[in-house]
Amino acid sequence: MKTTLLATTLLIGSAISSFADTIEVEMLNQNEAGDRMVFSPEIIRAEVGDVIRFIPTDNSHNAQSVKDALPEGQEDFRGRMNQEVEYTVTEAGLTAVICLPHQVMGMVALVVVGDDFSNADQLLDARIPGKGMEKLETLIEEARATVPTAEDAAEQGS
Ligand SMILES: [Cu+2]
Repeated sequence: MKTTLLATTLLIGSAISSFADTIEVEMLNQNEAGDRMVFSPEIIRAEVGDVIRFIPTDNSHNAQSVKDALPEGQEDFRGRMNQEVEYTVTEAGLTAVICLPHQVMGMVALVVVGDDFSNADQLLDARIPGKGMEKLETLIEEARATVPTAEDAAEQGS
């Protein structure tokens, strides 16, 4: 009986994850690890059709894309300060997301769609000042090194 239940749950889980997800990303003054001025999570794995919602949990943050640091054909976005903004994923590839006032402090996130890293060099040529570019480099390396398992994907989809 228990086995049947588990199997059913897994089946439902995988069925749901094939539909579009809404992924929530918080903008924080400090995360649980003690890092200041950060997106949480900083690496956002998504699929085409998903919506990524950036939430101003703490004040004085925004989320926006960077010129030439998103996949070809993907519409850019620019959230206002202290406002929620949604980014609807239409293309595979990498997108750099910054908080305008804190990009120099490294407040950068990386959207990875379809595990496609083909525009990584383009992102590294983008104009992101201060510690922002260092952070972006680190996030790209980290995302490349950590390919999620099917189990992780199911968890993220729930
Ligand atoms: Cu910020």
